[in-house]
Amino acid sequence: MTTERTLVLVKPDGVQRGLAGEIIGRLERTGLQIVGMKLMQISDKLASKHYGEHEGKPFYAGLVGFITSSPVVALALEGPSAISTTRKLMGATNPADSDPGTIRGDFGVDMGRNLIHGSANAEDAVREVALFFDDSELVAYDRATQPWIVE
Ligand code: D4T
Repeated sequence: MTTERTLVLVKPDGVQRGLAGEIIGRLERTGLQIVGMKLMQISDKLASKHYGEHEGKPFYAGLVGFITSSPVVALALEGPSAISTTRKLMGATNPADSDPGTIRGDFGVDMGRNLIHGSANAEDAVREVALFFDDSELVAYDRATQPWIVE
């Protein structure tokens, strides 16, 4: 198991619906460590960098419009297999295809309101954490519970 960092966004729908705590709690309970967290308004410039891979696709304008429509909570999570663990908890991109028990499956019904973003792979994770957090905003700290979480 490699220790990884991943970027999570509780999207505007999650914040507006009062689900930020629930979503963060589910991620936190896995044992992954929060090393960065902030409420922020995403600018058009940041949105176009974050969603650069989708530029030109039919849903791109809606995607950027949505992610910039209201604040998000950005988190950097660290731990063994942080990227895949987070993706599993999120569920499928389309909430309609997400299993019950996942964040999108439990709280969503529409692809354009899928509540959470999590980095898709190691390369994206490094790029996205750097895009949303300055080094000074990432905090290294010991947890007394760490030996009870990772062998
Ligand atoms: P994000 O990036 O938001 O974590 O979602 P995923 O990693 O699960 O999925 P993605 O990058 O393929 O899609 C990004 C974002 O675009 C919306 N979307 C996607 C959409 O509205 N219509 C579509 O056809 C697709 C593929 C949903 C998530």
